[in-house]
Amino acid sequence: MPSSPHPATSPASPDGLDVLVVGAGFAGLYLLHRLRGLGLRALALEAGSGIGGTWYWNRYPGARCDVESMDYSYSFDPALEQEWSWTRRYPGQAEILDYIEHVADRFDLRRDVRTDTRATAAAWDGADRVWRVCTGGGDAFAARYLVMATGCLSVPKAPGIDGLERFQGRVFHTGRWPHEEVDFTGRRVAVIGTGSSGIQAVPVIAEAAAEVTVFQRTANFSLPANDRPLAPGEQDAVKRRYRERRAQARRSPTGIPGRKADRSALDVSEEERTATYREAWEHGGLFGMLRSYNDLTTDADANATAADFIRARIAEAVDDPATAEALAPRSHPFGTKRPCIDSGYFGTFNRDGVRLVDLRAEPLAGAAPGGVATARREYPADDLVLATGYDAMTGALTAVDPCGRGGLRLREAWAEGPAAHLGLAVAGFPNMFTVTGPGSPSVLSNMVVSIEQHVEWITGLIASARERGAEVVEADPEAQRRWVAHVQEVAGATLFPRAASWYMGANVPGKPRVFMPYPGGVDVYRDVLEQVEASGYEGFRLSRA
Ligand code: NA7
Repeated sequence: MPSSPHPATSPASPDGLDVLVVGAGFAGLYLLHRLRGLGLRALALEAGSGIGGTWYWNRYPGARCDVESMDYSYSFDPALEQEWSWTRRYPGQAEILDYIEHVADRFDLRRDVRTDTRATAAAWDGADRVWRVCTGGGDAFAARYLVMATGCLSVPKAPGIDGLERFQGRVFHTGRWPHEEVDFTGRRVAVIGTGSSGIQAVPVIAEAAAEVTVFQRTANFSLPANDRPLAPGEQDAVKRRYRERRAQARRSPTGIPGRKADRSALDVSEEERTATYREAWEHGGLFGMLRSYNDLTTDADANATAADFIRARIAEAVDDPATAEALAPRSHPFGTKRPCIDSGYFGTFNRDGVRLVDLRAEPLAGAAPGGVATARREYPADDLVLATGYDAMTGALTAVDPCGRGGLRLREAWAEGPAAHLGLAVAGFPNMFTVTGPGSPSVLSNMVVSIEQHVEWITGLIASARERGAEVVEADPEAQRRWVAHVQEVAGATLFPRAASWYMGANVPGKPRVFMPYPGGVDVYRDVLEQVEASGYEGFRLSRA
């Protein structure tokens, strides 16, 4: 990181770039497409050796999206959604990456992506009204606008496990999985972490491994994915009404089409509630259970009815009562940490050679040369899989640590927690935008729906600024303060703050405890963004300098 706030100038082309995009996943690629449509010159810098973002890096066994294929895809081009066919209800990592590559080729996006290029520093040059960006390889770029399309779960958090360097076997992080197949046949595998990644990986690793030891710090709610091949007729039926389905998704609380609950879980009989939960358990996927009733994220008693139902299913699935009890989540309300969907996770503990270590009963001491040690004993392992999660939502932004007006660094600006106007822009950082940034629904929603919304909104604002002859667009600090307060107020009325989750920054030591995503719903948030746009971008300053 250079000490000067203005890294050396070297525009990418003789007359410079209009927009520099950081990241070439779902967000970065769609940005390139939209910006090109506006006649703007844009370039995306991508740290990976290929495009795809999250789906480039997360190649761990069993990696699968928790939103259904037909909804976890771009909606911006009706022909694209008609011509692409998915194979399964939930898309696996390889299939999603194939899809992203198809989109990149179909719209000829690769020529504006530089892979193996990590943005390491960015500084606003107020004199020239450009962002100057440096890369790890020593290149420098200048562009009028900087759009951070860096993903919400892209920087693994430090695992926080003592003695890792002493471990003599192979060590893998789920978010940095090797490209070649990892063979676990006959191996003793230790898995640390029982979030989505661990819960998806464990059943697949257990198919091959001789032994799997799962180290669990917090028992997690997980629902059956009920993944299955998609029948051709089923896809055709969706495709016939795809436009309508997409419109519904945009106006739904989570970006997934479906019925919006209008009743409290406490206003129905136990029989009716159980039948509703059973239906959601068998067919509902990730958000089906959560949206069974309208108060599951706001009323502790209502929430407990769903939590009890799930704990009862875990008890049914796991043969050993002590293991079943240890797997039953009791430390947080259902849904306040992102629930998982799994393919046989709980039943995997009935296999010979698979065991659970409850770190609440025997705290982790650390890695040892031949395995993993707790306060009680050492568990031998040949391989160690870290499914320990991410510096979520802010990690990729503060890693670049952009330098805004007057030398203000993002890390300083966010010392007390991330503050962004509408989750899109940060006061003091002119012409910089964040796709699915903190303060927007982002990780509480179908990410592709939220990404498309942000890309369309940001590019609309850039186009509007150009029409008005404005070279500088900046969030108003007072508007930002009001939005941040609103996000906290909405979050405060929910059960979310009761969990020590990565939504709260609680998984990274020293990170401010602030609820980061906007929990008011994709539908409500869409109304807000539409009103801001219709008002001529109230809350943003558009100026010539
Ligand atoms: P998560 O959901 O952050 O899960 C990480 C897991 O690792 C979680 O069970 C943590 O326990 C555990 N963990 C983290 N550090 C440690 C240490 N030091 N010791 C023991 N256990 C630890 O990450 P994922 O990759 O699974 O999923 C991320 C998102 O991807 C997911 O929510 C979906 O949206 C897709 P904890 O709960 O903190 O006690």
